[in-house]
Amino acid sequence: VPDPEHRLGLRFPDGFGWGAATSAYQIEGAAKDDGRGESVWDTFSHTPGRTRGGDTGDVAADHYHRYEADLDLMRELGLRTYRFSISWSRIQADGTGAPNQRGLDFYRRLVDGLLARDIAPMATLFHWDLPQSLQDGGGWESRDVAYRFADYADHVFRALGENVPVWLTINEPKTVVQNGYLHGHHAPGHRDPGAAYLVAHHLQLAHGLAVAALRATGNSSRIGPALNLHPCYPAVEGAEAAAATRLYDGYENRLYLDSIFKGSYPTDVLDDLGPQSRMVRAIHDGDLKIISAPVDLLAVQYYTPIYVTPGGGTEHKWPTSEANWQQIYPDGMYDILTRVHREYGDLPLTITENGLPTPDTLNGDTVDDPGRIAFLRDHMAAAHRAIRDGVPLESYHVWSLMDNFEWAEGYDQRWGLIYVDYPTQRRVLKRSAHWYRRVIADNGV
Ligand code: PNW
Repeated sequence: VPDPEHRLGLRFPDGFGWGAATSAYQIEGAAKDDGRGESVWDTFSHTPGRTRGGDTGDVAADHYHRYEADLDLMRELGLRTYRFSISWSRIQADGTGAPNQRGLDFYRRLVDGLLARDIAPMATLFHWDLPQSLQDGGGWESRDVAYRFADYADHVFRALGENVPVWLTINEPKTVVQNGYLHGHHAPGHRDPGAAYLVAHHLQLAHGLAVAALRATGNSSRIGPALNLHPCYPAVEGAEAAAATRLYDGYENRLYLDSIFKGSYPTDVLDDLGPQSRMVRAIHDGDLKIISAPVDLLAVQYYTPIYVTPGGGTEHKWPTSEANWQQIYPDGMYDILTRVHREYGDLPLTITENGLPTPDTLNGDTVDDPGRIAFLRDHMAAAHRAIRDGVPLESYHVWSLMDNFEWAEGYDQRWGLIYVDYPTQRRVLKRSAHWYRRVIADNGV
């Protein structure tokens, strides 16, 4: 096994944004503090059998109370940018109406703390924690929720203003569609293909309405979508696998990219869904115009490739991580970055998530995670190659800053650069964190 800390001698462009990412429900805890309302993830995680070991985000990494110390750790790492998400139900407990000042104040303190440490805040408006009251009214199956989202976004834009230079609208709409409504592994836990693509349309609509809401405030911050993209490859040679791969790519990537960047849904996907599908019937005149409102950047989250069989199934070709859906394939990062640059226009790109779960254990004061170091190094090298080939990649965020509530997997999967000892809430920088600090200081791997 080659030395994971081996340096490759690759320098990144000056000012490259080295960062790390988290999301609200996964780290904050404080589920009942300061007037926070319940979200679909409170409901889901408290439903027996939904998460591993019945884990919930009630306490998580207790970041809501420990954010000052966490900011100091970010500073210690030398982060240039930090991506976090805002909990909608802290701002509007039931998803509508006047904003909750105490909720806004938490994010204002967090943003101020980042700026004081010279770390650029990047805020995601929605990372899956829909207020439960809105779910009770139909959730993302209801068109009205897209308008409620824009209203929530407007409150947040006005409160945090230009102190947040980059806004991301919706984290991984595809994961809500697939995990929330197709397989049901995530909240709200439905298995209903008809609903799933209706939800996709309303998530896209919500994205576009939020972009318009930002522009309407006159705020000069930048905004864009955060899409998890999967490069799709045929598992075998031949026309059948190629055709199946093309359609698979439509559902994984083009459904979201084309609607935002081309103002149209891919016709192969629409044909496959059929004119009588709930989604196709829900597309109003003018919706694609809203969805394709110009954005300032595209945030890409890359974890794994997909290999498609002639019958439209999938198979694995590369070693799998502790997450059974993840194959380790750094070249996929290069492929997806160069592809979106080639096909969707010359706009700035950022990697907002890339990472690996490893079986980390605390050994005194150290956590040895060579697998994470090798993974990050190889993916950074792929990103470097994309930059060299002309891709305007401006930043890269490791998922995740710290161990956290990994949704249905609970606390079992550790994705952090920083180890969290949950019983004591002690934080320990893993070896990968020390390694990353050097990457940042050297501006390269
Ligand atoms: C992302 N896939 O989800 C989420 O944005 C994070 O909240 C999450 O903790 C992280 O990845 C790790 O899972 C994904 O099937 C869910 O390829 C599924 C996939 C990728 C990312």
